[in-house]
Amino acid sequence: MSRLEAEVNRRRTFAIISHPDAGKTTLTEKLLLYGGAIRQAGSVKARKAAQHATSDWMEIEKQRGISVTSSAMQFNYEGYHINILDTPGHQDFSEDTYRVLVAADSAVMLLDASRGVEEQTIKLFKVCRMRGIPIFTFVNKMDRAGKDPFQLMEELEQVLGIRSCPVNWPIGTDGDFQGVYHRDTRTVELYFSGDHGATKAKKTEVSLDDPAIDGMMAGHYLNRLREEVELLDEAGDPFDLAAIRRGDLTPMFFGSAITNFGVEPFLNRFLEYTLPPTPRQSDEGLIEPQRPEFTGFVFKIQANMNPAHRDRLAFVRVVSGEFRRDMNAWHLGPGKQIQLKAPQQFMADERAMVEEAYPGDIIGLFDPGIYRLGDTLSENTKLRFDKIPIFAPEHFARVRPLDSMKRKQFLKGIAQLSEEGAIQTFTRDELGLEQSIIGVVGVLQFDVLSYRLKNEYGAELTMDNLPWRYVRWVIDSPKEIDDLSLTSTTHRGRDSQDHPVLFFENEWSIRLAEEKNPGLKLSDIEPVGETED
Ligand SMILES: Nc1nc2c(ncn2[C@@H]2O[C@H](COP(=O)(O)OP(=O)(O)OP(=O)(O)O)[C@@H](O)[C@H]2O)c(=O)[nH]1
Ligand SMILES: [Mg+2]
Repeated sequence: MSRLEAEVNRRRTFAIISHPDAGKTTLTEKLLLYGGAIRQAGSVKARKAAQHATSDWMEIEKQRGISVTSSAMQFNYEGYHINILDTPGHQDFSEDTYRVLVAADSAVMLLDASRGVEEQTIKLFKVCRMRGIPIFTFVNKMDRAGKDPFQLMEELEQVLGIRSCPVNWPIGTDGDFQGVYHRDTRTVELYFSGDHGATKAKKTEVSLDDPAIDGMMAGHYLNRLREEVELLDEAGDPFDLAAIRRGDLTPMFFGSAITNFGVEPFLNRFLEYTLPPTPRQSDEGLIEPQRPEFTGFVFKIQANMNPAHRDRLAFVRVVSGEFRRDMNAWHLGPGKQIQLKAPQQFMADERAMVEEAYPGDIIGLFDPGIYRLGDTLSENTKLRFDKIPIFAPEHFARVRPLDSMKRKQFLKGIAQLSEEGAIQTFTRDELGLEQSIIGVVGVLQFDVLSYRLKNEYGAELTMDNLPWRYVRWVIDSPKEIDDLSLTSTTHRGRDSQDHPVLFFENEWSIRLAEEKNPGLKLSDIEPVGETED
């Protein structure tokens, strides 16, 4: 086996997805704990505590206890090199989550045991299904009273349309979670709590067939376990690794991220069952990870992660070959040769410079402002990976700096957040330079905008909400845009690339514009710029 193949085989890259609050950030942190990347886990929502979850690094996330942006982290565990992507659950930030899923090879879907399959989980599940990636189900918060595990299996099938196969089974589901039973080895793993999950959970293991088990578990739990296991073996779907890897069957795990119960067995089985890095589609066909030439794509841009440095990073998923620090590569978009400088990886709270990286790895490149979402990097071939989807904004506001002396900072901040994909900017002729029209997919993004502009750029905003709900790009027009016949509530403008757009308050006005102006072609997707070579 070549070095490249060996490195590919030991890599695992996955995203954690779910409805808000199911415990994604908590589980991420516990996986880091088991991977030895952190020594003690802090509590996610203990606001007054000095410790915060490692992946909620943004100040606003610590204050509110929700994730507003995804974060990528790496750790090593039992010979594996793992890239984990913690995503925000709130629908207002789902564009970020969708982009991150493009960089992942599998998804861990969290369910809150007491809530089951929730609305946002359904949407994210559909995106994973479309990509055909394996989906692992972790039923979290088993330390509290929750739904019956059989009912949760039923919900997966009824609501999501996927069959499930429990890999382990919980013991004590009524707020008295004691451990899990492993169906493959017929062993019971029982835990002892101590420090509320700050360090690894202590446990004992015993075979279900070992007579000593009678002294270790309450009789009624043992009886119930035996009955349920028998039922599962008879009536449940058999374990089928090929179906799991195709995304047709979801293996199911039970645990509690907060107490660490069930986290380690989940990690072990997950790493074994999930896929090593998978190929990606490009205009030159499928690019396999074993291809010796380095290729990758930018899926996330983020500034000011470190208040001490105020720098900007472009996150790249390595698709093939070996990446080396300071190597030269083709950069498409702009179609230029560039040097890939100061590559970094994230291990919990620390960043480390990397000398090399392999397929599946997520690296942050120093970005002086040259990278855009979806850009391709490749060592020799001028290929281009599939575009990363951009959502049409649904909420709009006119913003300007509260203090006109802060105009420069304001413009800088707006440009930055727009390049991160956190907001989209538009202009209208009658607006002065110090004003901007901002479009977002979810209204909470406005809060993040004000917060970050104030805290990272020192510019406070005033914001007037606009009644528009739709933006459409003008792809083709029978006459000058100014001469189009439009309703009085329809407005003209341009996007950040100077493409003409129309803003509408309702779908009815969109239809009317198309009817009254034969030959007018509108699109809800931003047109893609051509590559200059
Ligand atoms: N009882 C219990 N609470 C948990 C468990 N896991 C997480 N929580 C709590 O659930 C809340 C939400 O946890 P997070 O990890 O922030 O959830 P999230 O899925 O990352 O949320 P978003 O990123 O905002 O979507 C926090 O108060 C956690 O302490 C668990 O296993 N048991
Ligand atoms: Mg979170």
